[in-house]
Amino acid sequence: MQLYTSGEWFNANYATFFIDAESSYYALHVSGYTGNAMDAFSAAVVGSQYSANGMNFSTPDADHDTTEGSCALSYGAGWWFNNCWWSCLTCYYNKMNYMAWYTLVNKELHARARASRMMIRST
Ligand SMILES: [Ca+2]
Repeated sequence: MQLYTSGEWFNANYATFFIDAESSYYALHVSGYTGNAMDAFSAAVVGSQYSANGMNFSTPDADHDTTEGSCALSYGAGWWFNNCWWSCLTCYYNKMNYMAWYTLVNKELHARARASRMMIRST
């Protein structure tokens, strides 16, 4: 994630990253975090109500989150929403046109990112 203001890059690496089949709504499973962005996917870090790990993938037309409304509709994005998120690299957060990795909030207002990259390496 590249911070909105400073342009500084931070990373969150996961030793394992996989998603379930369509029949399980592409639920996310990550483990083995290393990096300097902190683990915004982790329930131990952000609380079980905000962790994306283990969550189904939601889109504006397919609500699979744990909140009464639709996070995907509210934020105009597809993501592994919970109630709703501490990470959303596809979001237009508050409809103000930025993504966020909320564990970076001490480094950037609202943890805004101007860019993000998700890269997957097969093992
Ligand atoms: Ca919902």
